[in-house]
Amino acid sequence: MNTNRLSKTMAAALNAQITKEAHASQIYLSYAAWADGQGFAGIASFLFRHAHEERNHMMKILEYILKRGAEVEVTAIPAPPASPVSINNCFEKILEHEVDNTNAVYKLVKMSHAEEDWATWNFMQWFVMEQVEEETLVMNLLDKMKIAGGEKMSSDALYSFDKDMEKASNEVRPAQEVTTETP
Ligand code: OFO
Repeated sequence: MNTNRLSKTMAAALNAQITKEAHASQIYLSYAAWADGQGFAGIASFLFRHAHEERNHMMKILEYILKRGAEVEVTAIPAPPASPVSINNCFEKILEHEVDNTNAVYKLVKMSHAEEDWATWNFMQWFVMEQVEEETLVMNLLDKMKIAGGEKMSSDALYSFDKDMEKASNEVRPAQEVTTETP
């Protein structure tokens, strides 16, 4: 009896999304290391936390594929892009990346709708909302930086911004505990 509840194309697309989330994690990881090297410990901590969150997203998809009886394929993760040139540039690059990942999530939603795979459609709604949250968070940070001068932010403003980021919670829960209500 066939116990695989995902189509071949859906399983392939979800596996590709595993790699995309892992790539996102590597991007945050490399930017975090860069920020720490520049002396911005608060920003680095925020970015390290996000690297962990992206990994949790990867695990969430991996577990879903297994739950639906399909095969997981773990592949190579592309290298992260070059380091940012400034703190402002760092968050601009992050927003670009988040928008790119949102588009990938939308493709999966579209595909599940076309296949009438309502389980996957429903599963993907969590990611749709998560992307809204992440984009909003980064857009708010970019707005704050814009007010403080954007690329021309003074060292005092950068110092306070870094301090603010340090105060943010560092708590990241394992993927198994993450739900739509408590992302
Ligand atoms: Fe996986 O949430 Fe952003 O990219």
